[in-house]
Amino acid sequence: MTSAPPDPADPAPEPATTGGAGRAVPRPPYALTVVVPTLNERDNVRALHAALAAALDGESWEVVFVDDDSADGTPGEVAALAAEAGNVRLLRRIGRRGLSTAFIEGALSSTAPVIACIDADLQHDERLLPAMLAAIRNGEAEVAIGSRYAAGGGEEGLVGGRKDVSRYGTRLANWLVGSHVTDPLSGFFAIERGAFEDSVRRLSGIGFKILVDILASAPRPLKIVELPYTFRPRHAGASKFDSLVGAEYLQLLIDKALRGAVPARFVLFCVVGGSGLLLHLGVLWAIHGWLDFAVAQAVATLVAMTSNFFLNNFLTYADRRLKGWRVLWGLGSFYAICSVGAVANVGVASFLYRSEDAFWGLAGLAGALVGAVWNFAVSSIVTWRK
Ligand SMILES: Nc1nc2c(ncn2[C@@H]2O[C@H](COP(=O)(O)OP(=O)(O)OP(=O)(O)O)[C@@H](O)[C@H]2O)c(=O)[nH]1
Ligand SMILES: [Mg+2]
Repeated sequence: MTSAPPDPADPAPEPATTGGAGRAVPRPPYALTVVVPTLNERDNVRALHAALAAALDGESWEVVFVDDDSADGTPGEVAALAAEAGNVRLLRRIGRRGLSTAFIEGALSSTAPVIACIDADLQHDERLLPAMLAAIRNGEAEVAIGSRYAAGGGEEGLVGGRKDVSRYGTRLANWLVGSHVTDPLSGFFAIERGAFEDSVRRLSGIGFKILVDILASAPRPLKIVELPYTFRPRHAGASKFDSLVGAEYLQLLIDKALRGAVPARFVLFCVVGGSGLLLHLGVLWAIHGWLDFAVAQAVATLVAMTSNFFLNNFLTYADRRLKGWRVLWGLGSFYAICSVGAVANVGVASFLYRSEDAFWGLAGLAGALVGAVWNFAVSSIVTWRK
């Protein structure tokens, strides 16, 4: 038996999942997919869905929760909601973290012409979504951004030093992107599918600031509108904002500035190494008059290696940060790896200096680079292994 072809004059039917007797019924494409990255947001799931349903009444929309193995039962709560509401999907990731890749994968799982990103905790004002959708539909914008800083917006939900962090981060992002967006760090925006597809292969996917990533990755300037809203206090659950967010933002900026030519992590590792060199010289200068030179050099080396370890642990490997007793093991392995790196450094530099009659500076630089690459490569798989 064949079904009658759809009458083009008919209004779009409501999204359906299955027909009677297990027959699959074609599901009309949704006009909007709302992607919600979640990490331990169980008590926000239903509240957010209800808020979206009220805001998007009359629209054809779906929501996809992209969950990174929450331990508080978020996936179960989404699954229970999906059993009641047809427009709820759950994408689960195990052993993964990061808001940006969560959004990218949620967006890639959608076929809707417009994709929105919103936090689960109701800090973003979902009532803006129809205006965002309209701006994209009528061609006024390819990206509609919910802005805390546009005239009429507000940031009440941001507490203490977070306001300053956000403002400095905004300036950095605009400098990088060459734009004048009031809120490029916003986690609340909608994007037209074509604009997303044009950028998706260039995205870094590092950290939590997906909008900056999109704006910096677009092959051409995007048409943007900003819609003011007031950032609300978190509804339920705990904040995930910590120093990791800042460290990964720095990595994202480096990655975008260098267009991915050198891994951002390696750049940070070298910057930390440079700070270690300065510290080494400072310590040596301070103590070489008191101690035998070889002892002073050994002390300076130890101080520099220790500082490098803690800076790398905080900044370069923020996402794999060692804590508690593992710090001691990490520090020991870092000393051992860097000692081998120092031997390789001196060996390569001496070999070049003697055999090629090379300029001392170039030989020294080549040795330092070999040592840095060794230290980086081995410490990333031993000290800060995933
Ligand atoms: N999938 C996924 N979602 C995440 C991750 N980290 C945070 N999220 C979600 O991203 C959204 C934003 O995180 P929040 O903790 O609210 O960050 P924030 O709004 O900057 O911080 P607060 O103002 O303190 O709430 C929330 O829906 C989180 O559940 C992650 O690693 N993976
Ligand atoms: Mg939040």
